[in-house]
Amino acid sequence: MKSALITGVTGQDGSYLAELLLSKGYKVYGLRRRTSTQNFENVQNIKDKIEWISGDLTDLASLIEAVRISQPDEVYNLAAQSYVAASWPQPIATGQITAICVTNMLEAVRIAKPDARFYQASSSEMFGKVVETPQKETTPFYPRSPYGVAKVYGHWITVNYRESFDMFACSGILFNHESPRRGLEFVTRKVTDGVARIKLGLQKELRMGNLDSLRDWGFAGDYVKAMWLMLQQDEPDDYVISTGEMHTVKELLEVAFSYVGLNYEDHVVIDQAFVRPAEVDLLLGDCSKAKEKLGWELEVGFKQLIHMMVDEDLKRVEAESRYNQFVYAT
Ligand code: NDP
Ligand code: GDR
Repeated sequence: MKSALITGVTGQDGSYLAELLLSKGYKVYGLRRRTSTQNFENVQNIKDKIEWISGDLTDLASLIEAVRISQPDEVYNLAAQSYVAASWPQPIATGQITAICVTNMLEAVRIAKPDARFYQASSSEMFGKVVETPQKETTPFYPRSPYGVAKVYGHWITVNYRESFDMFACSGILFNHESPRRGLEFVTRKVTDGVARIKLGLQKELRMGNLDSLRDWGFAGDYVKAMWLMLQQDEPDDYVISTGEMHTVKELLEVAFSYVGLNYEDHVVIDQAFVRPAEVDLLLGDCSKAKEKLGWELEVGFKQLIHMMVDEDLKRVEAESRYNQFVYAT
């Protein structure tokens, strides 16, 4: 039986990856930091199948111990401060967790299980300002946020450990990927949750930032398969994972609102609070290397993804609202 250690297992990608690895018969260890409130929502259905290890990316001793206990064949480093907008008000925490802590995780592997295969969650945010489109593995980086800068460090330190210590370390440069488990602050989920609330009469308006930015949005369930495939190859390498299609935030609004028979222009209000100090105007990925070498294929398209998210949010918001009515009535 193969074993894997996942950091960030309570997040969107960690939960889909854990499900995938469990379905393949892996023993899955999940690193979990101490939080003052419970955050098992994404892993509710597999909580009892994961071997939980207490640890924090900022605490090297806990990471060495996690690797020592789990003796993993594969390590997936998904934990990060992952919200770009929060990286301006919290630039140092973002740098510590999203950049320096990648070295913590690599050191833990180098010290406690140097032959483990290592996956680093790199990001299309590293491309930032448009230098070349579509963006591929060889496109130069020009990050536009403290988060993007931190991810560039994480990417290069992973490449450096591969070259310095002969570690099987891969960096997946993933473009935006979404799902019903996406955090509510990210634009797709904010929109699909907003649509559900407006449709059910619980909210009237949705306050948004830049509607012109273009993103290459895919489905998280498809993207975690690419992470796994990267670690099954003969040689470690870096890969772009994307759909090769881009849409504006405006198109996202149109698709989500029209799906429930609403017009987004009747509800969306532009609020400067959601406009970023520096924007990434356009992200469009060329994933031909992953298709050719990994045999990776996309299954869920843009509209299908947004409709899936609206459907799930309608169900959830309706259930929450019924529960609240019951609580207030009793
Ligand atoms: P989420 O924000 O959903 O999950 C982040 C995870 O990191 C959570 O499990 C969180 O734990 C954990 N975490 C944060 N800080 C620490 C810490 N100090 N110690 C241990 N765990 C910590 O992110 P996603 O699932 O969307 O993304 C996964 C990774 O992929 C991230 O690194 C992200 O930057 C990167 N990425 C994501 C893309 C996307 O479109 N989703 C695209 C490209 C890259 P807790 O539950 O306790 O908060
Ligand atoms: P991003 O995702 O920054 O691309 O990072 P996000 O969904 O936050 O923003 C996408 C685009 O939408 C614009 N936007 C808004 N964004 C949010 N969150 N809220 C709004 O109200 C709003 N209005 C417009 C943004 O300006 C931006 O252009 C995600 C994260 O998952 C990163 O961790 C990951 O590395 C990258 O994707 C690839």
